[in-house]
Amino acid sequence: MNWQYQWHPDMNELNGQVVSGPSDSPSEPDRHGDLAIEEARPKLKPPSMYKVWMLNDDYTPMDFVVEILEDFFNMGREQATRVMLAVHTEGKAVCGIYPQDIAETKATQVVEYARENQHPLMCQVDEA
Ligand code: TYC
Repeated sequence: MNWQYQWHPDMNELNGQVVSGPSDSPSEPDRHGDLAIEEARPKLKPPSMYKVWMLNDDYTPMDFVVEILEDFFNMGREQATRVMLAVHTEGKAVCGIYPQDIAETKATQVVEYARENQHPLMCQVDEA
């Protein structure tokens, strides 16, 4: 499991030191007579996931798009070429699915890199 744990309203504490189990120690602060106080386990939920779409245009060179898919989305040359051609023929394609902050950062970085190279390439992010 590779979830990034997020705060949830039902959490009593940050992730980590949460449960105080039974102890025989007389100095255990969470024991009251025979009653062991156990805090609620935090309810952890996986983050919502977001798709990063790449959009077609008439001007960005195919080689440049393949390079972006390799460098920003960790694709090998063959997969990057397939995804680039899917964008080219279908108008758009998903190049990755990530938690929202990562998806938006990738989309921003790709568009900035394209602008630095005078290409009009565009990305979109939407909830998966
Ligand atoms: N349509 C572009 C061309 O013919 C190639 C291209 C592919 C552009 C994918 C953008 O996201 C894109 N040069």
